[in-house]
Amino acid sequence: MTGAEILLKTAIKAGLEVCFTNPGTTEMPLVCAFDAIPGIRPYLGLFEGCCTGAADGYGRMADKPAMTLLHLGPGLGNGIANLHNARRARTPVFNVIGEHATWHRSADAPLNMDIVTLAETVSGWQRTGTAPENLSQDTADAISAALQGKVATLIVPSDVQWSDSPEDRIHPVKGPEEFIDSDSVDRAAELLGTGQKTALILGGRAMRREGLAAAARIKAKTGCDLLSERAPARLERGTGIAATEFIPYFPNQSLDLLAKYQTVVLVGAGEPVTFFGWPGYPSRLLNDNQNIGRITAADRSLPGALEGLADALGAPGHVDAAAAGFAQVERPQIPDGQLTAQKACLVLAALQPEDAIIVNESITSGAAYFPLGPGLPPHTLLMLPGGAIGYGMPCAVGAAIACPQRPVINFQADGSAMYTVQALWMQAREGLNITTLICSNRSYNILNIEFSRAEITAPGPHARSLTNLANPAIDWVQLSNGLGVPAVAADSCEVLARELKKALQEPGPHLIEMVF
Ligand SMILES: Cc1ncc(C[n+]2csc(CCOP(=O)(O)OP(=O)(O)O)c2C)c(N)n1
Ligand SMILES: [Mg+2]
Repeated sequence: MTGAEILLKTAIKAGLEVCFTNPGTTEMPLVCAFDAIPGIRPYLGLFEGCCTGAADGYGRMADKPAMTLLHLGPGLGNGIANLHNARRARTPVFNVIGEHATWHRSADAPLNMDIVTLAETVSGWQRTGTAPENLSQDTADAISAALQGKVATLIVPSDVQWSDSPEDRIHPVKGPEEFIDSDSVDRAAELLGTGQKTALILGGRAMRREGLAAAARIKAKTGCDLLSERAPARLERGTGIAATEFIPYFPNQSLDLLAKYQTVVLVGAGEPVTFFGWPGYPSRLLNDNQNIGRITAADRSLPGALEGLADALGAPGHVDAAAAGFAQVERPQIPDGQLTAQKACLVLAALQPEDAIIVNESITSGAAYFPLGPGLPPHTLLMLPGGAIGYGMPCAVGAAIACPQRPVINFQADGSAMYTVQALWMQAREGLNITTLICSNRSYNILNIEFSRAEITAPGPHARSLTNLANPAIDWVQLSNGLGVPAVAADSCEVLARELKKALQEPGPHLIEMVF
């Protein structure tokens, strides 16, 4: 077998099923191996940021890595922002990069680049393959690392891919780590037992159903508040599921929220910090007068750690739905008249189906949507912990491929959508059940908000031009149709409601340009 075939066989044995790729000459042996060794379905992305973003969405929903296959340093470079997002989301990704043949690297041919240095910034594990007979172990080690919630990068020179191996052994992968530091659980129980005003800040897998059920028990016993990371990678929400409050983005709001607590217990979340270094605000959101507890556990073990904490506190074994959050669905009325960002949030909340996956990259348009989530039918919300925009469209692709039975709705800001707009072509090519709702405010509105926060009342013409997307206005209907996704524009609540219902009923992808 060739090195490429060994790599794929090892990945297939580990349970991998998909690869998102934009290949070139240095990946040709792997490209051909997809047919020689069937088991992994390759998906073509027309920009590497779409491949890495799709791998992020897939990994978040499938709980196992997708493979990526990228072309040398420049291909990796194009994919790096969404690998950064995957790293921050703790998404498992098996990130494979083709490299020049070992003997050709010193020639410094045009695409030659320092791949190792570039990959290091996003990879929790990294190695360069040196021989086909080692490639099964390399692949198994990479996938084992990915399963710990890392971007695991394997750089494979093309001669290592095409050479025959004298050794055909396929190595197994180590399953994800599970551990709970029980002392940290005991200390958290002591802090929660003091009766001080306390918040749990949940992150990672604490925000899955089981974690939230245990958190509801703790809340029922101690009266603590449940907060979650500012932009969770994956949060289960809806009726019967304990509701969490997000830590706000702007520093005055997040400081106000957290100042209420004498004690904060971090469960799978790092200590919260401000998103940027804004003048006049600290980096830390907690202060020295607050007691800070931390539960130390592997990501997979966080729900178990929370259950241990609930048991240690003597919390009731089960909390009924009403105490945990909303017992019954409470949808807003569909508003009428001219569409605004706020009304679009209400229409989405009124119509999103049970079990939907909501990929949120709505930036400034989505504010009114989030408080409604706990009263909606159970659904999964994916957000952007890494802050590098351009993740939403490809993340929706990966989520839809991981969960073909579930409707995916991408609540998507227009400026961010343009970074990875090629993902629409993937949606069309694969017939994915994704409804993209474009928040067409024709601006980088967040930056306008930053002007006013900085009390810049009259930004100059250059500054204004850098936040304005209206000249020319992007015609989302034409753009989407051109990439194969049927699209309509909606400027009223009535049209949006009608078109959203239709899009959700018909199979395949749809896009609605919501004109504000
Ligand atoms: C990769 C990357 N580039 C640039 C930014 C800075 N940035 C943050 S939000 C934003 C514009 C967002 O505009 P849009 O997506 O239209 O959302 P809106 O603010 O209009 O709601 C920019 C440029 C970023 N976060 N990440
Ligand atoms: Mg915008």
